[in-house]
Amino acid sequence: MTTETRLRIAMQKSGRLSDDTQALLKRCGLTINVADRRLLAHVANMPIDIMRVRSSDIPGLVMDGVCDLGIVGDNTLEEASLKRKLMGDKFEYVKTTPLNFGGCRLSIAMPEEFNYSSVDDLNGLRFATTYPQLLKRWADEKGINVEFCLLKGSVEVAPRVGLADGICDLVSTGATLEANGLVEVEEVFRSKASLIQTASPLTAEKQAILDTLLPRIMGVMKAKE
Ligand code: PRT
Repeated sequence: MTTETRLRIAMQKSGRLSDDTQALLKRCGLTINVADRRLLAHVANMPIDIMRVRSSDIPGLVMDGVCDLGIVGDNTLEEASLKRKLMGDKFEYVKTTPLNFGGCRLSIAMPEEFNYSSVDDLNGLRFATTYPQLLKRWADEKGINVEFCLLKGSVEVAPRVGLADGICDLVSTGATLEANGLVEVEEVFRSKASLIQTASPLTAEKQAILDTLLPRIMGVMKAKE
């Protein structure tokens, strides 16, 4: 069977979403060789290929139609969509279904000694973040101006080394903020993992595979509730 008739799904290769994604696909009955180091793995018992990549590459792969489906955090998805829209690239996708893992929030956090009382206290400040577009959209909605410096990791250290006044980063338990002397003051965006689909119509063969897969995904999600 050619790749034109096999449904291609992008998932995170390794990281916080990879185990849950792999478990979901397995519970849907897909036989994937987890020891397989290839980036494009064939599912043995269904006409599906799994492309294992970095999370940050998944939105673009789906928006450009290289992959038919992707499993990615809404934070990554929305940031990519805003950025691509700004750059004049394809930014459309279909959110097929939210998934019940990967929950977190994108929040603004300030050093403990910062005297915070309202959003206006953040006006004119500089934030370290991996999500400048989401931060900017939120600041515009709140009617404040913010500056940012782009960091892809170790964002929490930025205020202590004088790189920024505060941070805008993902939080789940809050333990990392606490360990770095930071306090969450505003929630910018709430996120979960989602199954997304390319905006271009699927071929009849691919649509038929999706029509088999989707009820299984919904069933697994319902069973986990
Ligand atoms: O694959 P790639 O490297 O491109 O993506 P990535 O850097 O986003 O990978 P990864 O594995 O860190 O995160 C994948 C996705 O998991 C994120 O895009 C979110 O959708 C989701 N997720 C859920 C989280 C968290 N919870 C989370 N807590 N991603 C990151 N964190 C980090 C956060 O940045 C901070 O450093 O965990 C720390 C805070 O955790 P707590 O529990 O101490 O609050």
